[in-house]
Amino acid sequence: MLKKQEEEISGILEKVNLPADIRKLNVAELNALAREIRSLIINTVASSGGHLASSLGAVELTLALHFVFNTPDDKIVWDVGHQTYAHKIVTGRKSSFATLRQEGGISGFPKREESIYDVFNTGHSGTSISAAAGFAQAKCLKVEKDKIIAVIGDGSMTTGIAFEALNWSGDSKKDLIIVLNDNEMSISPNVGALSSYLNRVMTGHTVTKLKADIKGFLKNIPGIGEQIVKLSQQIEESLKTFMVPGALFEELGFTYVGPLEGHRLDYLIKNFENVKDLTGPVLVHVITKKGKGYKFAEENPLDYHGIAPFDVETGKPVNAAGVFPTYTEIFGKTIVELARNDSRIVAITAAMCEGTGLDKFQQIFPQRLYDVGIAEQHAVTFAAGLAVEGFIPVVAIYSTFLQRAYDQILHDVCLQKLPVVFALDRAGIVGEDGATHQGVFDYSYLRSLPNIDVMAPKDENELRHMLKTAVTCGFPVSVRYPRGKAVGASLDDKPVPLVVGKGEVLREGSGIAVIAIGSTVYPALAAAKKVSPEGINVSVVNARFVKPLDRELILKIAASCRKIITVEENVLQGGFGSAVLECLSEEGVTGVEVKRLGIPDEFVEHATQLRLRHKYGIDEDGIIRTIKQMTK
Ligand SMILES: Cc1ncc(C[n+]2csc(CCOP(=O)(O)OP(=O)(O)O)c2C)c(N)n1
Repeated sequence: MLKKQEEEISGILEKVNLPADIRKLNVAELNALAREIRSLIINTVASSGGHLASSLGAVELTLALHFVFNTPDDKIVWDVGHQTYAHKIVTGRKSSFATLRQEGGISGFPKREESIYDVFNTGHSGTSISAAAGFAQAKCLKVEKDKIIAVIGDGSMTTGIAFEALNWSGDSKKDLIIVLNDNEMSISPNVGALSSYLNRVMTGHTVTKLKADIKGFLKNIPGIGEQIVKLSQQIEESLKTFMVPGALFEELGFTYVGPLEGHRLDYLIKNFENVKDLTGPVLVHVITKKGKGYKFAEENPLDYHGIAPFDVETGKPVNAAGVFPTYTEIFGKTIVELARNDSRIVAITAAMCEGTGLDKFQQIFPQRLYDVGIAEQHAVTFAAGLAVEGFIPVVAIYSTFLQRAYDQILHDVCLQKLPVVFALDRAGIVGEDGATHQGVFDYSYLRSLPNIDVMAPKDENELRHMLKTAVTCGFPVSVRYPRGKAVGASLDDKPVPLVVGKGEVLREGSGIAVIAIGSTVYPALAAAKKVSPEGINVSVVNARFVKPLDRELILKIAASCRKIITVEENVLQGGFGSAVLECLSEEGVTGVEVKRLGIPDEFVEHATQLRLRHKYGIDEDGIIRTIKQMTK
């Protein structure tokens, strides 16, 4: 009956713009608000694409936090930030929510530039506790009493930085509330010992309740009751880790509260009210369901973690699948093919088995696939260990997330010249996920390291050959490829190794040359063809290797053309074009005009890949423009 009445409440979201409006509502109205927010999120993400399942799972948690805590003075630090759609809606961005992830619109992640309620920018996993600990320390120095709350998922809790921050926070004794949003999922089901522990903790909750009931019963036995209870308490201490929820966190210095049902607003509010008065580090363990409130997302949270536009009724994508495979699919198939012929090949993913296309490999070679959780640093050094033992590890990680493991690449792989293959998916401009996710730095951060080869294919056929080159060359190699569909190149029967450090001339011209790499090669070719009727005869080179650079070819081109354009989907600082300039300078070449096209010294915000490539002049139009400028 009560539920029915609640369902009849409507129009609450209309009245809510800021957290202060939430604080005026009763629980029935809050439940109605949660329903209306879910509906807005589902309908918006259906047209914009985005992180649906995580945001749906955190609606009640978001409302309860804003209800109880005095935001924005009290600060909520969201981990990853992909679960913040409800937070955005109730913190002044309801009317702009339709612009989610679109050019000029609001970001899919927390952004301080966007709202005072977004207190820390995020996008990569695991940063919330460290940042919140910094806030807590600052509050202490400034003698301020505002509360600091970090909200972190069970997946993100497996990152190294989260462990480091727990270690500090438990010991520092500062007032800090960590909300562990546990849905048993990372993108895929969560992995690792901590995840198993948390599962046990949940089971332990039932056990604890049972124990409390038994204790009550024993105490009432006249005469011996109290003694039995004392004895059972001693036994309980030794069993604590197995029986008492959160003993691990308590050992680390936290007051543990939970597990709490994460979709019961009354319950969450009551518990957060209590937690608000606690001092020192507190960990509140909240159990939620990923995808909550949208049938398709609840049934299949993996597919609805990050999703392209879809039809709300059917849950199906609205853009019919393109004819060409994605680079990810080509990588997935090729690595299986290579592994069939070489039992030394093993594959490693950091919680992105499906995203990187390694799911096929996992099905076929379950013993040779290692999902290490969101632990890019561990993934790389783990690979190094395997490589020392004679294996050929393929570490498949998105370009942006490999940034996490820079020292491991340097210290553990390159320094020892170990044959680890880095397969860098989502390299270059990724689009709507925005500044935290663009993969535009890897040429620069990798080419500065000794002993590693850095390559990028112009199409899916070349990707296959590069992967073959990588698993046979015997030293560290990175192969990067873009997000999305490949170009539709026909595939050779077998992948074969390429000659290391050799580019290819795709078009012979005179007077001007475009030296392109990776995803920019076909736009360069198309540009050259377009300007040809105007009498501009452009040479086009597919460089293939950022390192080692085909110096011989570059010198030849410089001698014959005297005007060179380099094009890359990478930052200009230290990237491919810089490598070409360095080569010309080192070889004493003078009188050659060089124009580098790439990403300037700024972070690339969210928009479609097409728009961003256009904006930065690295698409066909931009290359044509530069050719014309240099030849007029
Ligand atoms: C360093 C890093 N690696 C990988 C990712 C990709 N990623 C985004 S969300 C996510 C899962 C996070 O799981 P959890 O924290 O439990 O949140 P949930 O999605 O379950 O709500 C992953 C792996 C990332 N954002 N950052």
